[in-house]
Amino acid sequence: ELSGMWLAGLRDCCRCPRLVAYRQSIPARAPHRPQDYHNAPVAGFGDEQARIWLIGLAPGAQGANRTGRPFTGDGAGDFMYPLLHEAGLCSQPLATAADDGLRLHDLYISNAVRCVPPANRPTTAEFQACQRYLQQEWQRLPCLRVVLALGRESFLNLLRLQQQSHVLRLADYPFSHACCYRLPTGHWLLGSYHTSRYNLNTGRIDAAAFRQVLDLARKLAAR
Ligand code: DU
Ligand code: SF4
Repeated sequence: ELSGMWLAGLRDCCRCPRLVAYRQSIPARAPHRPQDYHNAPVAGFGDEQARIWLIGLAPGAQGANRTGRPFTGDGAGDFMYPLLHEAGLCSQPLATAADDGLRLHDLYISNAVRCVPPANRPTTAEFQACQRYLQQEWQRLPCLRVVLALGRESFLNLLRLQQQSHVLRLADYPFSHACCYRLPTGHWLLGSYHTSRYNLNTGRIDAAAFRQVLDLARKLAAR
């Protein structure tokens, strides 16, 4: 049985034809045992009483798309989970497989787009199609205080989702690392550079910079 919060319609979702086709093209070149290979929409997971919600961009081909759990099994997760553990937000520093026993504390994790995109770049239409699942999660996290979006695209997507129910101007919410805003709903919205391999290699984000936003998220959640 797959771990995660299974939302209505997610398991068999095929609203994005480009992503479904891409997925079908991957297994041939993925060097993994077929029975271990997720290769499907990836559900969010974590503490359903969480005050903090971390939203990434989309599953990585060697990470979540392979293991079936966000940020599990690739470089972004190898960077992130030890820092989440240091911050007291998860039970162990290593995230290797969906059944590795890792649990999140006061934290829930999902991605803006739930199917692996070519070159890690979802289209605007794909962000939009997948907003329905963010919406469902929002309704199923009753203790939510802080939304932490990784990367400008995930951050903007969250604002656009808010625009469906509230009047807000994107220009009032410029993105930068560790940016912090109060949303019309009363929730805090934080932005962070994404913990992608590219950003890590180029030094755009490092452990101290990510810990900074985690500490800010924890402080705002407790406020
Ligand atoms: O059925 P379950 O996924 O083991 O979750 C039971 C319980 O634990 C539920 O209230 C969510 C919470 N939880 C958690 O705190 N952290 C996790 O990573 C997964 C589940
Ligand atoms: Fe469905 Fe989201 Fe996957 Fe598109 S990305 S097919 S909306 S689960």
